[in-house]
Amino acid sequence: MAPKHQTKVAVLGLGYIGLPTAAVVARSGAAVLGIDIHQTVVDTVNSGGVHIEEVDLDALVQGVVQRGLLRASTQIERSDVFLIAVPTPCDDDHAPDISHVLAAARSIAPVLKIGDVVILESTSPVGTTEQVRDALEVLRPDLKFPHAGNGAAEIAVAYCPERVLPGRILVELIDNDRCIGGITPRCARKALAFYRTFVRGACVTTTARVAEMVKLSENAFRDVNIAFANELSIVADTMGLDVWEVIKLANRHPRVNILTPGPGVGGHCIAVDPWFIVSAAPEQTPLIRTAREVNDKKIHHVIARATALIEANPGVPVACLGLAFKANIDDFRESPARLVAATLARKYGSRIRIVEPYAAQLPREFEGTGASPIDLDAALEDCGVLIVLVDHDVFKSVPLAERSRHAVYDTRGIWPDQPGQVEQVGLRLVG
Ligand code: SAJ
Repeated sequence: MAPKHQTKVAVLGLGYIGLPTAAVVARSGAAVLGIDIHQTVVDTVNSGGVHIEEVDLDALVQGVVQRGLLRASTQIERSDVFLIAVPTPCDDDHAPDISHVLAAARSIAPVLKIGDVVILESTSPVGTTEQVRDALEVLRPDLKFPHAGNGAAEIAVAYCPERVLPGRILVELIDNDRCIGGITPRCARKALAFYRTFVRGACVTTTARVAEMVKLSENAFRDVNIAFANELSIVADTMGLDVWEVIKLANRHPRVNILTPGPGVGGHCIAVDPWFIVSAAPEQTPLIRTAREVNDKKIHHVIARATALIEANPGVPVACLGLAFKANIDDFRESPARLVAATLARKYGSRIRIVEPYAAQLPREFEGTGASPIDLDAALEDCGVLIVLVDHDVFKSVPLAERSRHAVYDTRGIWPDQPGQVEQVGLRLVG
């Protein structure tokens, strides 16, 4: 019997999505080539290492590299499936920048052959997958590309958004349902066959444009819901109410599920993606835009409350707990905690100490402020003011006995038993 053809998969972009995806696809038996423009990333992966922190990723990458199933390069090679997972940032006016996606697509063009499947996973404005097709079509007029209504293209082009939650990426890559949008139904079916090789969740096919909008809707939905929680927390502050108690009791209603207030919304997804919808339909999106603004405004509210607490405790050292954009990860991109802590560091200098178990050193904006890193035990010992900015498990586990004599501002609600939080701070601080 002839040996089974081993599918060759090229993953373009070895970031938070691309590298775990490449490793999971490799584990399923495909020969995976990871492409990245950074030589250091390529070298790290080829040595079996990882440049990002994600639960269990190091062991998985080491295993598939050792077995020869995953290797990395800066140069594209002929493959059967091309998966694009590069960043799609926003510019200063909140307009999406798809230049990395189009550059990745153009890099594929020289090696494309009949039967290949090109899949875009990057969060993208509606219509981007068609632009990928158009970019390839210009460079490869010898190949037949899919257009609505022409079933018999030689290349399949599809969109399949990633949906994984940092911290649970390897689990969710396998277990989450996937929404696979083809430029034509045939494209969707080709992409579906690829995802079935490693996804256990249901794989549902649709059009590329619907799949693009599905992804944006998911993150805008979460942003709007977090904005509701953050707005409630600002209202509760002005009324002198404990927002955590209000939410806990409201959530006993069978159809109410209010999310958790925090210092604002961070990360590279939820704080960015809703703008892709707003920018495409500015007149029709007052709610989505306002949610973005409410979540951004929460950061300034937190800075004002923290400032009031610090001023009320003159000369007392202050510990900011956490810099990451959310709990238990080492990702500091678009992090409200980082912004709050850096603002306080610029204002109060050496009084500010930073506890961040996930950072080897403080980010650059802390240089010259006088603020210093400190471990949790020393912070509890030395700092009379504690400002909780991230709900890392290690912070949650600090018992009341170790923090009862401190003045605390807990932006994440991790210490519900902390006495006097509502009374401690100025209550008329809004925005
Ligand atoms: N946050 C709150 N309150 C909450 C929930 C979150 O303040 O109740 C904050 C977090 O602290 C963080 C930000 O929101 O700063 C975003 O965190 P997140 O856990 O909601 O989401 P991400 O950015 O880690 O991942 C999201 C997920 N999308 C949805 O849940 C709809 C994930 O499934 C996506 O794959 C990811 O965006 C992405 O890559 O788009």
